Amino acid sequence: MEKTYLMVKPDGVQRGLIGRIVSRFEDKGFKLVAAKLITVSEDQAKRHYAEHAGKDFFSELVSFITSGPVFAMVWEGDDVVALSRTLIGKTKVGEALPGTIRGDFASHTPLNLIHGSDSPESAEREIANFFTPDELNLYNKEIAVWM
Ligand code: RTP
Ligand code: MG
Repeated sequence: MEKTYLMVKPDGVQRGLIGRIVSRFEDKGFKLVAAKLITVSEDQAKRHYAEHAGKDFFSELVSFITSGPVFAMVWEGDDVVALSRTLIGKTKVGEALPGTIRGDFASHTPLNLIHGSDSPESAEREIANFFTPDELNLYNKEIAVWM
């Protein structure tokens, strides 16, 4: 089953949006595999944002994500990587549609509340950066199947 790494960023934690953000993914029917409130280290942040190394906003990105606790999560489901990005909405708040997390709650572009992996390969790398294998819970979540 496909997994993704989702993280409520420091702005989302500060604004008290953890519960409402988690609800979006529960409502969609995805399975929560792991979750914890953590403060990201500088090394972890640099690994997490390695694809942006060298860009002019890289140091701001690292400062922001290490500025306060984040709520780190692993979710599982069919096509969970792409569908989570749909639920999250576009990076720029001006382009994030109502009904998406960013569209409904974010009003300033760098402060876009939540991270979601952009591919299954990124998800694998990001999960390993924030969780040890024994932190991933194995359990059955019943889903209705009418086929
Ligand atoms: P994320 O990785 O955080 O889920 O966001 P994303 O895929 O929608 O966007 P991405 O291109 O990966 O960019 C990562 C984060 O960097 C900030 N950003 N700033 N100043 C800029 O031009 C700029 N571009 C991106 C955003 O906070 C974005 O979430
Ligand atoms: Mg990204």
